[in-house]
Amino acid sequence: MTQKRVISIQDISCIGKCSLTVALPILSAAGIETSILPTAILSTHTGGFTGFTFRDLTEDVEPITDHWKTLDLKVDAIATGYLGSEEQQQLIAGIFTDFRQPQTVILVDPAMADQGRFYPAFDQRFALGMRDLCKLADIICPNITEACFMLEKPYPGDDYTQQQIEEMLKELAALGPAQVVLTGISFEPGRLGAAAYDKELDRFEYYFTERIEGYYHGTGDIYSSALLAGILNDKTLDDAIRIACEFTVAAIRRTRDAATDPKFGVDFEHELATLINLLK
Ligand code: PXL
Repeated sequence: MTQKRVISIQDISCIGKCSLTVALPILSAAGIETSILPTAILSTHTGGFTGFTFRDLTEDVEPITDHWKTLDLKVDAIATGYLGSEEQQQLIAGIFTDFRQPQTVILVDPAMADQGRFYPAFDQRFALGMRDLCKLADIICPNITEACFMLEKPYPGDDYTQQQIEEMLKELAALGPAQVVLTGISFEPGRLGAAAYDKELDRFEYYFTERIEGYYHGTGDIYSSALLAGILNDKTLDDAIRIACEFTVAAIRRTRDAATDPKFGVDFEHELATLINLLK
């Protein structure tokens, strides 16, 4: 069996587990070789810390990928997350063209906003750039905030119906991706999960687990990495959303029980064995 390779394109936040510091261990645990293209280096992520440093790596993208073009790389997936600049959105569209092969799965997590607000440094223009990138993807996994910003809809907070979620899923799929996963969905108190739409099958899928109160940083990135781990391990979309939900909530539960400061990220490391079992 030849090992699969992902190119993971997102930032390195040195402290505060998210983006590459979660994608690498999760994909590695799933048996996937993970090549990286760091979009920026920050001393911490931007959620809940003040005084963080930020080095934009936009100018390194082309020299790195120009070199890669000489390497005859087999690429099974390209996964993007938090980007350092608007210009990177265009550069990444080029990377999709240059490195896509018949088997390549392109996953775009438009990591830019949550709870009705953009992360610092992002705005509506950036959201439209993300929408353009989503058009080129096979699978996308926005949260409700990101979905609303890309579709230029008002953020509904917790006030939405299953029908509205299904309309949103279909609108996102109409942009291009064959599969859309909306995270952070809740239709009843105490339950939280994901809603998905498979365009080819014209089928909606849902998966919910216990809702743990509080805001746990980096969990969207953990979710998208675990989702990709499932897809690349040949799971169906409904299995992949279940595996990603169970793994993410297990890490959150552990962190709540330990009562550590959630801005430093969740203890997903102690749940990697759980992920491996879920993938079997
Ligand atoms: O988890 C998303 C994320 C990734 N990278 C950086 C962030 C955030 C969310 O705030 O600030 C740098």
